[in-house]
Amino acid sequence: MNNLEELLVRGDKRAIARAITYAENYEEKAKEIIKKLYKRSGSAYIIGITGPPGVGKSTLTDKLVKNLIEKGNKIGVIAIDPTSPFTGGSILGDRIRMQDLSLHPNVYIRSMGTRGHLGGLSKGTYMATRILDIAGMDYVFIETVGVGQSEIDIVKIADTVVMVLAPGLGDDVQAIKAGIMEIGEIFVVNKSDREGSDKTVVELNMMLDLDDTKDWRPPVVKTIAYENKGINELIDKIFAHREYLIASGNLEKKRNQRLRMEIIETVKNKLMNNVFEKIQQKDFDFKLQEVIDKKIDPYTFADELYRDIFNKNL
Ligand SMILES: Nc1nc2c(ncn2[C@@H]2O[C@H](COP(=O)(O)OP(=O)(O)OP(=O)(O)O)[C@@H](O)[C@H]2O)c(=O)[nH]1
Ligand SMILES: [Mg+2]
Repeated sequence: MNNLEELLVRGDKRAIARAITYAENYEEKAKEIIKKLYKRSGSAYIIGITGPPGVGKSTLTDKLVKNLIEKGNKIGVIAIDPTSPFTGGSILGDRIRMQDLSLHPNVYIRSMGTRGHLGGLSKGTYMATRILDIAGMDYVFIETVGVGQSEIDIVKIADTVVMVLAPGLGDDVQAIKAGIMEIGEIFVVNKSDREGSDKTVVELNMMLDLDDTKDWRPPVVKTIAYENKGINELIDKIFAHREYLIASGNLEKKRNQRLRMEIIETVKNKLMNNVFEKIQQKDFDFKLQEVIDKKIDPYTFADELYRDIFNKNL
């Protein structure tokens, strides 16, 4: 092991920061680290915190982390900064709210951007999660705004997915009905100090009762994150879900599935990069013009490109 790797294994924060920066910008360097230290990973429990913008995900994460460090745990947090212009303002907020926590010796917090990744966001998150795992974290939190497919993909990295909602989000509950519902293993109605929280809880429970095909019925927990209310109950549910996963053998299945995705994502990214490199070249534009002029058809061109990429780069 080199110096960086030794420090990383000991959980040194600067080493973690450096390694995650590699994961974001210099994939090969991050890969080198993971290749060497892979055997040391696998002990972190990964919790995804997702939900619509502004429902209190960061506040809730902050309280969960405080609760778990008091129990003697080491915690890593990855907050995915949304690209959406509607939620872009929260980036600074996240940092401010979690600032005091990041000074704690057993907590490492990192924001990761969604910009600049050509479909590589989940790959970067896989790597960062693995690095935190190697660094000895007991729990890794991944906070994403549950609005798009890439966020949903990311949250699938988690062992337990906590879907956070707030009262008065009628439309969001509709959206959740339409598919996102699938990914929540624990539902939280935060901002329970607000009117309508009981109604939201009832609605959620009704929806969840409709699906009797699963052997884990997601519980619904009420919280008031900024008053630290309901946090113990939520932690209990997270632990209960973990117990369920272990007892049913589903934790292993889930993690195997995750490994499969981690590998596929990595290859997919490499391919994507090759494609993007290719289409930035001059001869691409030249050939494109031929398609425009109907000298060749788009599918012949696509086949040629495909052959080109595979022969040269793989
Ligand atoms: N009334 C009320 N406000 C809360 C509660 N929890 C958090 N908030 C407030 O809600 C606002 C948004 O909280 P965040 O924790 O930033 O929410 P978020 O879901 O992380 O937001 P994004 O990351 O921007 O999607 C902040 O002003 C919080 O202080 C709560 O239980 N009740
Ligand atoms: Mg947030």
